[in-house]
Amino acid sequence: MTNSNERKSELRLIAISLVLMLGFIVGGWFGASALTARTMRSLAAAQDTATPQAAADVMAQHASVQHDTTQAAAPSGQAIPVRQGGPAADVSLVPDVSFTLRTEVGHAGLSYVGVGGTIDGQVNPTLQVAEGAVVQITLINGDGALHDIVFPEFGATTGQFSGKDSSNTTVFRANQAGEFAYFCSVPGHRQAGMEGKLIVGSAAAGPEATGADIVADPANLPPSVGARGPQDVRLDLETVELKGQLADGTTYNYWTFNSQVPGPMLRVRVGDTVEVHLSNKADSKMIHSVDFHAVTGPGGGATVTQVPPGEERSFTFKALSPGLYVYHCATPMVAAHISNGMYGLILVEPEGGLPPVDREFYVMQGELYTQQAYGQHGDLGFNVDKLLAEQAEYVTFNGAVGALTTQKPLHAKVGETVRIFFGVGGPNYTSSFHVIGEIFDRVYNQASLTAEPLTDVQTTVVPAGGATMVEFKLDVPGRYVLVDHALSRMERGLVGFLIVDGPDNPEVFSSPHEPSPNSGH
Ligand SMILES: [Cu+2]
Repeated sequence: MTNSNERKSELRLIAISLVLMLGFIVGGWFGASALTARTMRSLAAAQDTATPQAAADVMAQHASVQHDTTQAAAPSGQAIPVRQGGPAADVSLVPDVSFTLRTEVGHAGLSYVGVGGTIDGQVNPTLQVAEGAVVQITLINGDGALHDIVFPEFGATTGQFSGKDSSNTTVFRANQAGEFAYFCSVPGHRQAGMEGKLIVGSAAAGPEATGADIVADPANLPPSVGARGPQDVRLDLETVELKGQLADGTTYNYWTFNSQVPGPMLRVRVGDTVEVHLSNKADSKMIHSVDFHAVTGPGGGATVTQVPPGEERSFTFKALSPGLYVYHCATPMVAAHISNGMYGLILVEPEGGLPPVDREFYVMQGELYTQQAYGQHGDLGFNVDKLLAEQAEYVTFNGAVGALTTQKPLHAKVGETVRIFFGVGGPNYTSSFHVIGEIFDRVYNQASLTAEPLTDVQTTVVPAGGATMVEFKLDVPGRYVLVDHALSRMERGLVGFLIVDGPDNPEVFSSPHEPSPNSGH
């Protein structure tokens, strides 16, 4: 902070102290308390009516008063509570866009510095968001002094806090287009340089990162094998590295089988002799391979399929045991290859095939360990430290945020029976697989198709590198939600929808209340 700014802020403090002390002498304790209450009320009122200047004025005043009571020890001895950075009204479960800023004291004064994503390293970065977006701002205190970040027009603030490396978050909906200032409301800090611009609007979106659609369609499965006898079967897989769409405005360099995550679902019969051909696309940078958990033999095939770019390897195996099995790349660092998208399922049907159902779906869970924090826009990189610490930034169904919600949700009708082939590519997390609003009629525990299935199960455990087969009948229309019931992962992208259309079934479910909006009705 410059000297002149310090002097300015000191003068401001003294002036406000005098006003407060005078108020206390004249009005006593109750007078001072009323001033506090008035400040808080007017702050709330200004935010409710969303008058930008009023909100800014009151917030600045509020911040000044807060600073005064702690620094100059107002007679009441009571600090006015800082409005903490909880979510403003009208926000969704998951933010549309996230930014992280760190406070910094430098030669040029005070500033915010962007952390990660498109704003990484920028001083007082201009934050660009679409109109209507739910914006999450995380402020890291980089220097230990008292700071905050406020977006007065949107009633958003982290609240003032100190302590090096502590952080606080605020969330708001960017519900008006235009250019707005963000700044630190601690007296003098804005003038010392802690100020930047928020641009809201479609014109402000800037170049968004775009990549290929890598999401495997959950309804795209091979037909059932049925009652046929054992055969010779050839399976071809191609490993492809490509920039794919991870989330809106966010891309990632996926490694895949057949340019999709998960890789294609494969379907054979017990007793089949399976000839696997694995080719590695010529423009790949890495060697890739495949390890089928359905294979009895060295490395599940990985020992003979370490394929350099532009080449092909093959092997043949006999499908000895029915079941639903994971396959994955097994080239070092194996965890990195799997995380980057190299996993899929192969079903070995039992003799006579599986019982018929109306619909089958293919869903796999996986983790991404990106350099940048969850929610950042731009092209994200891989972070090996996070992988080794098993601290994923993204956890997804079928490879991307929104893969099975906005992009390719599961669809079915009331009265139908559905079967979900569910696997965990991982590489690390065990899934507590659950469908909100449904009960699994049958769970083929650990994907064993020779043991009797469990019946009437709420949540089933699926280990990394494991799978399950679940079946249930749909009795009531609505939007059912696929989750890992370790629900923190929902905040990192792990959610899918099963949309069930059809007539209401009041005998099974009814209510005098309207369903909440966006619940699928
Ligand atoms: Cu690989």
